[in-house]
Amino acid sequence: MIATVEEARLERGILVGLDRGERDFEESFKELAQLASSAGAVIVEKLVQKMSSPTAPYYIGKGKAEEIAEICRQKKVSFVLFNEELSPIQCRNLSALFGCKVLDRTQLILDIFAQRAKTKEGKLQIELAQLLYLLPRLTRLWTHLSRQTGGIGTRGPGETQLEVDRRRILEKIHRLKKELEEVKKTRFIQRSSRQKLPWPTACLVGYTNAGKSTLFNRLTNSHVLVEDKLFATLDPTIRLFEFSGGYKIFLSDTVGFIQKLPHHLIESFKATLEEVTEADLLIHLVDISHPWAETQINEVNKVLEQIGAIHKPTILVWNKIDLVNTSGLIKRRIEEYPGSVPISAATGFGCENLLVKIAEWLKSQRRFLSLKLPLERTDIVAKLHRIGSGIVTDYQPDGIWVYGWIPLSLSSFLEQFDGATGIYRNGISEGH
Ligand SMILES: Nc1nc2c(ncn2[C@@H]2O[C@H](COP(=O)(O)OP(=O)(O)OP(=O)(O)O)[C@@H](O)[C@H]2O)c(=O)[nH]1
Ligand SMILES: [Mg+2]
Repeated sequence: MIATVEEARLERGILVGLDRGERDFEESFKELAQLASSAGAVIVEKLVQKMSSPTAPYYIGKGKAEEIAEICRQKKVSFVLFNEELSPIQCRNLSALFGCKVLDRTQLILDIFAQRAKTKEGKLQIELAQLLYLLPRLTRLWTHLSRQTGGIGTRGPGETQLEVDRRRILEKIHRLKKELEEVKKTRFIQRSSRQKLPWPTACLVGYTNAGKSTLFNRLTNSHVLVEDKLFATLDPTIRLFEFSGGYKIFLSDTVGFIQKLPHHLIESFKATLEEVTEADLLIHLVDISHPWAETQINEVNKVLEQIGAIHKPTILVWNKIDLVNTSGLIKRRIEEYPGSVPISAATGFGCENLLVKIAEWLKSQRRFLSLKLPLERTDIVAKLHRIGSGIVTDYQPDGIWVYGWIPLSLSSFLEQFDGATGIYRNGISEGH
């Protein structure tokens, strides 16, 4: 049976990685250890098997699996964690041999998400992801058993139980999807009411642990949980941020990405990820001190591509520069990624420059106006104060002159005015 990670928390376990000679094996294995400690487990041994490809029955080969079984007995561990997704058969064979739970990277990530989910939406999404993960495993297990027992009249009670389980899971998946549809509607309503306000939304994206929540808190004076753990943030938070000069922007902090992010998660977290797909600007935070910073950028981009957000305007931000003691690296990074901004979200260094960059982008998103309105159209003046920034009004005997900026997205508003003179059209036909 597939082990739940639930009991593995604060339990002793062994990590097992299969090194096929990939460039990033070491980093990804280190990340697995980090994930395990983020889930609250204690790792007593790390084992690596060098092999060009996994074997179907035991993944790391039977000999190595027997060796690990011996270590399991000696060290009295309660789980063995693998770096990649195992097939249901590998999972079953290995747990029978080890006499303890066998987990893979996907299950672990799903478990961390389950621990972190606070909102109803988060909880529903993670439950759906877990069931989607479980379902093919049940199905394949069932197929396997039916082949073994074979044919009419030989269906055992275990098999029937699996069929029942499978049906129950399918029903639950269906119910969760329906509930998530409702959540999506609420989110849509929240977003639409936000969109009624003319301020664009910028979304912080980046690899998990890059420092998104630290920056978010610094900029918005919020208290989103910051932890040296993977996936500290799960549920999105949105705050209105005001620049001097009157422009505002919605800033949103959301879930971090990771390599080999289980696709069930991306599928299930669509509602949360919509904050990213609907954003006007992405602020992509990268931990410059991380040895695999570039791989992390690529992994984040892969997810952005999957959710259709890769072509959005993006500001690349190198965070944690306080941890880098050579200015050469920072210089090189900025040359490699023109327009990128170095900061330290922890100390605040460089954050002013980032704000300037965001303000520049905001400015490119608006249009200056100089308009003349009939004296009685104070309703339009009020609207301009609402949607515009830096709005100045000048009441003259023949009309109200208004100067200031409005978002490009709302420039259709200007159709009511003469393009050349800026004089209100209705005013022209009525008065002149
Ligand atoms: N030295 C240093 N540490 C930082 C900086 N920014 C963030 N951190 C630390 O990095 C860790 C992760 O920070 P978070 O802000 O939680 O990262 P995140 O990107 O929100 O992570 P997830 O929510 O897990 O995706 C924490 O221990 C922070 O204190 C920085 O500029 N310098
Ligand atoms: Mg966070």
